[in-house]
Amino acid sequence: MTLLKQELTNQIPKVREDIKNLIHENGESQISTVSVAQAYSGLRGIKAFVCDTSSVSPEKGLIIRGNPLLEITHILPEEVFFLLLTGRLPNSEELTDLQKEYSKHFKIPDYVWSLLETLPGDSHPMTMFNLGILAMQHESVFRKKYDEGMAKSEYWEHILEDGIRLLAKLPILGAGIYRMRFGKGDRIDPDPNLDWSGNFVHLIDIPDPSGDFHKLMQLYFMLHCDHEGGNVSAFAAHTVASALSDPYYAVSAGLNGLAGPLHGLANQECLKFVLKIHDHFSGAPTSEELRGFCWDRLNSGRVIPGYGHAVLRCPDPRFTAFINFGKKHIHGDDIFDIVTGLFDIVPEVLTEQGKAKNPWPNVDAASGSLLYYYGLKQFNYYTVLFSISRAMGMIAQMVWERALGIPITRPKSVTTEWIKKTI
Ligand code: CMX
Repeated sequence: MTLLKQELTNQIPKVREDIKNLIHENGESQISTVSVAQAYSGLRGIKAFVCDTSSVSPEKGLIIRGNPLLEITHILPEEVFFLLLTGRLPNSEELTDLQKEYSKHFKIPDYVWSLLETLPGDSHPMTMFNLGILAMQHESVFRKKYDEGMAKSEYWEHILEDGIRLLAKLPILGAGIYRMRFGKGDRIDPDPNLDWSGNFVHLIDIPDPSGDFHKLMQLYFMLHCDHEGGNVSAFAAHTVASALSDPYYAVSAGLNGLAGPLHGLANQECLKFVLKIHDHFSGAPTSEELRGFCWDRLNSGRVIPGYGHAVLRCPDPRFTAFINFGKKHIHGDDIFDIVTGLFDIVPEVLTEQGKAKNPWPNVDAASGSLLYYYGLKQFNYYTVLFSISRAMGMIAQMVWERALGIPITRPKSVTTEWIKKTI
C-alpha cells in the first residue's frame, strides 16, 4: 500500500463520521437560495455541493487546503496532489513513495499510440489527449473491481488506484502527443529518476540548458492543479464520476469542458491574441496603441481572452505567480512585454466598457508567453498542459466523493412555465 493510501485510510473513517454528524445535527440548515436570474445564469453563485480539496475566494483567489496559493508556489506537483488529497504536505519518504508508484505506471499501452496515429494530422492536441485518456479506460481497475462486485466502502481505493496510474501516464501521453502532432521524431522513454515535471521536460525535449524551463513546468503543473468544484471541467468530471463512471471516463469528460475557449482553451486564445498584437505593430506597441487594439476587439463583439472570471474579483494569484516568474527570468522579450502591457491597460478598458464583472486577468493571461519564451511555441498545445495538471484536482475530488458516498448528481430543472406560475 502506498503511504498516500495509508494516510487516506486513516483519515477517511474520521471524516465520514464528522460529516454524518454534521448532516444529522444541521441537515436542514439553509446555505443558499436560488433566484430566477440565477436559474438562467449558469447557476452562478449557488452553493449546492461540497469540494474540500480547494476553494476560490473572490478577493484572494485559490486556496488549497487552507494555503493561499502564493504561499506554496515552490512545492512540486506531486506534493500538491498529496496536499489536495490529505490536507497536508508529504514528508520526503511519502513524496519518494508516490514518485516511485508513478514510475511503475509510466507505460502507455501501444494501442493508444496506434489509435492516435490514425487521426488526421491536423487534429487538435486536446482531441488527441482526451481520446488517449478515454482509450485507456480499458485499463481501469475500478471498472474491473466493480464488475467483480466490490463493496461501496471500497470504491475510493480503486478510484485512487486508477487516479495514480492515470496521473503517472499523463505527462508521457502529453509529451508523446506533442512529438507526434508537431513532427518532433520518435517518442523518448521516461526516466524513473526524474520527477513528474522533469520527465515531461525530458520527453518533450526542448533544450533547457539553464534548467529554467523545468522550473517553469514545475510551477505550471502546480498552479493549474485545482480550482474548487464548480468550474466547468471539475463539475463535468464530478457529474460523470457520480454515475460511477471510472476516472478515465470522468477525467476525459472534464477535460472536454476544459477544451472550451471560455475555460482552459483561453490560454491558446490568449497567446494567439498577443502574437496578433505583436504582428500588427511589428513588436511591442505603445499603451495607446494597445488600448485601441483592445477596444477594436471588444467592438467586434469578441472577449479579451485571459481576462474576467465567474468567481474571482481580483487579479488571479496564478497570474501573479507567472508574472513574478517572468520578471525574474525574462528580460527584453516583446511577447512578455505585451502581456505585462495588457495588464496595465485591459482592466481599465473592461471597466470603462462596464460589462465584465471582473476586469482582472485570470491564469490564462500570462502562462502562454512564458511557454513561448522557452521554445514551446505551438499554442494550440497549451491546454494539454493545463489538462495534465488539472487531472490532479479532478482525481482528488473523485476519491473523496466516493469515500464519502456522495450519490449520483441530479439537480432538478424546471420549465419557464413552472417559474412563471411559481413566482
Ligand atoms: N472580455 C470581454 N467581455 C467580457 C470579458 C472579457 N474578458 N469577461 C466578461 N465579459 C462580458 C461577458 O461576455 C458578458 O457579456 P454579455 O453580457 O454580453 O453576455 C458580461 O461581460 C458579463 O460577464 P461576467 O458575468 O463578468 O462573466 P461570466 O461569469 O459570464 O464569464 C468568463 C466568465 C471567464 C467566461 C468571461 O470573463 C470570459 O469570457 N473571459 C474571457 C475568456 C477567458 O479568459 N476564460 C478563462 C477563464 C479561466 C479559466 O477557466 O481557465
